[in-house]
Amino acid sequence: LLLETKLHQALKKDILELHYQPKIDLKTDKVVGMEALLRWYDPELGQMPPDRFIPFAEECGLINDIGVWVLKKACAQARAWNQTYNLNLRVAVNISPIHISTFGFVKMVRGVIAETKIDPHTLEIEITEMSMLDYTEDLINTIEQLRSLGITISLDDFGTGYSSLNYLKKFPVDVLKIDRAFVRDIVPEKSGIAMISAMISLAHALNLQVVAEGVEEEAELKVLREHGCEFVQGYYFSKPLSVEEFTNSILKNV
Ligand code: G
Ligand code: G
Ligand code: MN
Ligand code: NA
Repeated sequence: LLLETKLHQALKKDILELHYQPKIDLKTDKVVGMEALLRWYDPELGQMPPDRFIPFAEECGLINDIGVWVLKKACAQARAWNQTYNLNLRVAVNISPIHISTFGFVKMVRGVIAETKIDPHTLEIEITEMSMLDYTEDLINTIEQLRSLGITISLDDFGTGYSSLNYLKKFPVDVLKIDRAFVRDIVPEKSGIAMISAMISLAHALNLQVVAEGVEEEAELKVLREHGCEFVQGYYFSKPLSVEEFTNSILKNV
């Protein structure tokens, strides 16, 4: 209960923060977007990792409010950056499967788009394979409505979850994000390369673009390039950055 109170307070008092990790287009080697990632620092508890407090928020029912907050914050930031620097960066926001399945989700997103004046083509929503687990026609319908607004939908952590290829066929997503566990396996183990190559081929056969996550090494990047991966994120280029860091070290160089 203490944690719930603290998280609730952090949300209300705007203590939560978003960091942004640049996404690079391998055709041009330029930054074309960023993924918004939640950060929560509590003076008593210290830095709270999102892979701990997000599942907690999903259990205690705070996840929808957090999702709305993240969406508003990320859209406002992307719009401000694009205006100030005359760019067309796309911001990716992680949305919990619980939240996206909530009645009224699309209406809420439309509201945020109107309020922040973001071009919906510069917004991407990341859902995990978990979302597909208890998939329904309603969820497919939601995704289709979001896409018809111009929003890009990506499937996060691909390969780690419970999805069968059957789900992939049914879900109308635009982008596959290959989980960093597979990128980690690329070198020097040969089967790792075969796996990445097969995942990229599968995505392309389904007309999906590919983002590889967690790229840390030059050798990984080389293999991803050779196999036609479109976009990459990872420490090799940059860790997730605060607004100030992103502005100073990324935007002034694009
Ligand atoms: O930033 P980091 O790599 O520590 O994130 C750990 C996990 O937390 C990732 O799986 C990421 O998707 C998730 N996460 C980070 N920020 C958000 C967010 O704003 N909303 C949701 N639902 N998950 C997030
Ligand atoms: O699950 P999701 O892809 O949303 O989470 C992204 C997480 O991966 C964030 O917590 C981010 O900090 C982390 N991350 C980003 N790049 C790298 C990387 O190159 N290596 C590792 N180990 N983690 C990374
Ligand atoms: Mn993600
Ligand atoms: Na991921």
